Amino acid sequence: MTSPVLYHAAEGVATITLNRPDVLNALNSALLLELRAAVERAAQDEAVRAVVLSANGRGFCAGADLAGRGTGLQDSGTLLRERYHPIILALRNMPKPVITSVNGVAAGAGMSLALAGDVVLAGRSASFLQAFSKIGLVPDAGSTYFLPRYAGEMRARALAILAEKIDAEEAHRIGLVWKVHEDEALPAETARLAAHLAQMPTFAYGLIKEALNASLQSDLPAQLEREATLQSRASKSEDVKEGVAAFLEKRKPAFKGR
Ligand code: T3D
Repeated sequence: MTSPVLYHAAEGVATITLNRPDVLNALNSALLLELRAAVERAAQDEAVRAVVLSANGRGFCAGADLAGRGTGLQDSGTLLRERYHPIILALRNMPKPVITSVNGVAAGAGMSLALAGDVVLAGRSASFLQAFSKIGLVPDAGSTYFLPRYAGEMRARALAILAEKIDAEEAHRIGLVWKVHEDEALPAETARLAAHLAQMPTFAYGLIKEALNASLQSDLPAQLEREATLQSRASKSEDVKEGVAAFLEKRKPAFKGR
């Protein structure tokens, strides 16, 4: 049987690929369980210094599998808490950068998954759809967290309530996507960025994520204090010694990620 999630790690980069292309990588029970295992594996593997979440076929992810809703869990709240939340939280909290590489439509929880990346790249023909209200559901898996923070309150409300599909250019324009690449260039551009990130100061990236994850819930004095605490840790890392030495010696730094 074909695995619904593929995992490949090499040269500091873990690539996790959603692999149910016939249904635009809709999230069924098997996929959710394997995706969680893959994300946790990438988070825990010290050799992995950058993570890519990508997808096979013409879609990125069409959200929850609506055919039979075959998760074995009847209540949506339970399903979300047990299957979706650990994945979203693991992507956000892992102390290494995550690139989501959106090759096609990202709908419902598939859009939430795309937005959970630290850097969201999209192919020219990608699209984004808050599909939830079309079928009588509310946005979940983090969409109501990410949307107002990235795109602003008005856009978040309109996207969630109107459930209109937006294309990659529009998603880029309103702050949901970092860069748009031509479809055929997206895999190579994603791999290039991931390879670059895997050479960079991973320990500092983890601290940057920690700071930004807390930022919008903090007031200025609390965030200044958090920055000082994190900077104290960063300033004791091997990487900062190497970064400063390389700058002074006018050479390229060789970061170890610690
Ligand atoms: O209880 C809970 O589950 C709580 C959690 C909820 C989280 C959610 O994500 S709720 C939202 C679920 N997702 C949707 O409502 C989106 C449904 N899909 C669509 O609206 C469209 O498929 C797309 C806009 C995403 C893409 O449209 P299009 O025209 O490019 O493709 P298509 O022809 O509709 O889909 C291609 C195939 O994928 C098709 O199968 P077929 O006819 O070729 O055999 C279609 O049925 C299948 N597919 C697409 N989305 C899903 C799906 N199969 C199962 N579940 C899907 N979500």
